[in-house]
Amino acid sequence: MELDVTLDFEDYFPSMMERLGAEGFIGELCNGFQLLMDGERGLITFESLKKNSVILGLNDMGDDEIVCMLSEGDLDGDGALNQVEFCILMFRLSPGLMVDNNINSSRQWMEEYI
Ligand SMILES: [Ca+2]
Repeated sequence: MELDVTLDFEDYFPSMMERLGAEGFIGELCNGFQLLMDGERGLITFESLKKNSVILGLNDMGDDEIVCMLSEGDLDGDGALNQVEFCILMFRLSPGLMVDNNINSSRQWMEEYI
């Protein structure tokens, strides 16, 4: 039995998108954001990601990867991820999704649903 629960972004998201539709899929991403965020700030921070990543089976994430993910996803430079930044990052991690891989066009696309 395969016990590796690490999400395979490339395979997992396109099939979810197909099953749930764009709106349902964004809803799922927002649920993921809620799980990972710092409840007081309403943002994903290094600390909240480190603490909550276990919930999503991302417990193998090292500090380096967390820092990398935050700096990759942080578009407004406040050092944390808000909901839109998180969803855009998830999209960019999934080249299989049928969305233009450009930050600005995925942001526009995303903002229609959030
Ligand atoms: Ca930010």
